[in-house]
Amino acid sequence: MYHNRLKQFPEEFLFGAATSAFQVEGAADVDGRGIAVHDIQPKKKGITDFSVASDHYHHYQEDIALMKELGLKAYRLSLSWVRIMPDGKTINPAGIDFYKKLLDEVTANGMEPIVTIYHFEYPQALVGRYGGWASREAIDDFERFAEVLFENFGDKVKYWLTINEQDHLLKIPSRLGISEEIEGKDYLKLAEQMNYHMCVATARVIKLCHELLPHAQIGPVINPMYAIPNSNRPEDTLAAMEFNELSTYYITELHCRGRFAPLHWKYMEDRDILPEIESEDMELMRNNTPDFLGMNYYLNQTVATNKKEQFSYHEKTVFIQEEPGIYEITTNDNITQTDWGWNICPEGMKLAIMDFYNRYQLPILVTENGLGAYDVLENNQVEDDYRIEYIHNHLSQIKDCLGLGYPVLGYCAWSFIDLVSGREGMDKRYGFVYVNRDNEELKDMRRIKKKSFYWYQTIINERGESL
Ligand code: BGP
Repeated sequence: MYHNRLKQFPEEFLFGAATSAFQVEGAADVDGRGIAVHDIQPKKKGITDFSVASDHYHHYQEDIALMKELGLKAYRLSLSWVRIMPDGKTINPAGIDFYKKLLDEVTANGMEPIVTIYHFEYPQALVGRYGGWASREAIDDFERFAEVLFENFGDKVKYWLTINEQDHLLKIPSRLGISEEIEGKDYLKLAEQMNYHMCVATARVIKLCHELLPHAQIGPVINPMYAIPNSNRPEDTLAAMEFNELSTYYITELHCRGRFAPLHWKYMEDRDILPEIESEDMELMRNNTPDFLGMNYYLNQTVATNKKEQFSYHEKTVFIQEEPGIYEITTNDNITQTDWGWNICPEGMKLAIMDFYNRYQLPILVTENGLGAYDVLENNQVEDDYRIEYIHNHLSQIKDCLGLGYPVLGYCAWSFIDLVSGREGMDKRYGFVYVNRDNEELKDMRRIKKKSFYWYQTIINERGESL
């Protein structure tokens, strides 16, 4: 196996960190912000909602000063659709003003903003009007939102990301505003239709970006859980390949080649869940492909063949553990896990980067990677050596990839600062900066630099020479 032959990361490598608007900003009912799908979800017992989060809305200058101190070259953030267009359609000038100030602060402090257009925060009003992504109307609204962003912030932003983790959205219906009661075949059919609409919408927004901002670059954010076979039985290798087709490449084949992956098509045909397609869509997708691929990588999977003879319409679950007749996810004694059972496999990131590049010849931007943990604040310090180890090992794999000639534009650790986890509130922390609050109490929201902050600062400063 080849190892890194580079002394340092290239000068232009974007060492970064990421957040998303609804997980970090708080200020949910400030300055005319509208209602997003997650705002009206029932609160989970013992877990905070997103209304205050890390109150970045009011602390953004202090937070950006910390980013500068850390030495970040890039900051990945998302812009809240409902702050900018509270009903999904009408512009709220206060929302535009906020992000102008925020982006100016980022660039004035020498960082490259990497902007996600849509990171899970969908306007509830559009769900009420026509069912959100279930309808083709959603494509027009997404395009209009992107146009507003390009017009208002196009002079400040060079890197744009279209939709964050489309696959993930489809696995958690509440993030789409879809009723939990739709299940089985009905849900699968709807999910395929929504997935298709999002792919068409992505192509429209890529086209628009290229027309309006010829110097910008734009790409989607995908979320591979690159599968490896459970055993040396050839059938497990096939199952792993089929898992990758059905969990990742079913989206990227549409984004990058404007076609359905054959296995995905067959899967939909057999289950009678094919989406409605308009003939010009395919040409649109073929002609408007991304400039790079954004990649969120946290975990991989180990996969065995599943011998059941009949498929079933599974109920929706967050991660599909089994596709009868195709694959099942297994455990792997060679791979440790986080406290939340996510496999820690840095090599999986290298596999995904190499495989994406071999398929599409597009550069990769790592848009998220990090370790969620129960951090402990003691004597005003957080000794998060586990996070340092995790990021160290993943960054080393990227250095290997660069050394082997695979283009990686940058790395955004998730997350810059502690924020509200998607499902675990404030228990599961990811940041380089601790925020002094928990699920029950807001406390003083003080920002405290963790041990990993100083470690990453050194890595950036020496351009990863010690990795
Ligand atoms: C990704 C999302 C992020 C973030 C991260 C960690 O799927 O893009 O928004 O939440 O995962 O996930 P979690 O907070 O569930 O641990």
